[in-house]
Amino acid sequence: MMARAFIGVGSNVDPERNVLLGIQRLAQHVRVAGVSTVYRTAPIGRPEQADYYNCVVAVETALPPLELSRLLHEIERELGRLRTDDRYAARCIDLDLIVYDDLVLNFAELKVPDPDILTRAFLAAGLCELAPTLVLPDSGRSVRAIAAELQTSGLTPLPSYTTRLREVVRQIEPRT
Ligand code: PH2
Ligand code: MG
Ligand code: MG
Repeated sequence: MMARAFIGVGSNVDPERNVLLGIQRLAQHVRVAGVSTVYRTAPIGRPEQADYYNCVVAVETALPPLELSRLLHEIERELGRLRTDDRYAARCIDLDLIVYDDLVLNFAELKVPDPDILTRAFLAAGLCELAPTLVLPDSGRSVRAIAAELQTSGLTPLPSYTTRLREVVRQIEPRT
């Protein structure tokens, strides 16, 4: 059985290159069913850092959630991400499992649905674009209502970058 999952994608180190590379790698392992609009976003928590590119990717996969999460970390490592204790460090690529079917997980290192969906407009807006009727299984809140509530003034949509990204990803067939 295939699960439907959503991945939050972010980068603020060479983001034009790294968001594309990250999603390309992802598409080699799981079926990418949709890519939201990519937004340029102000860096949350660290105003001195460079702007992020952020988007959400819908995937279909037979991988169970922890294996999908492990795959995401592997791709981050392959792209040169070095993790430190700083949760807000600048990063070349960040791939977060934010929703996996109706599953609720509450591990310290992996919460699904990702609680950031409730506060980060780029996550709520991206989810809402890909799955407007989605209701989060833990809070019972619809992504449409969450997106409508959050300030979107800090988000700059990047339509031509998004189109280019979708075209590249459409050509890829998953190998696993
Ligand atoms: N991720 C962070 C910290 N700050 N800011 C933006 N704009 N986008 C992110 O993905 C992001 C962030 C680490 O949780
Ligand atoms: Mg993140
Ligand atoms: Mg992360």
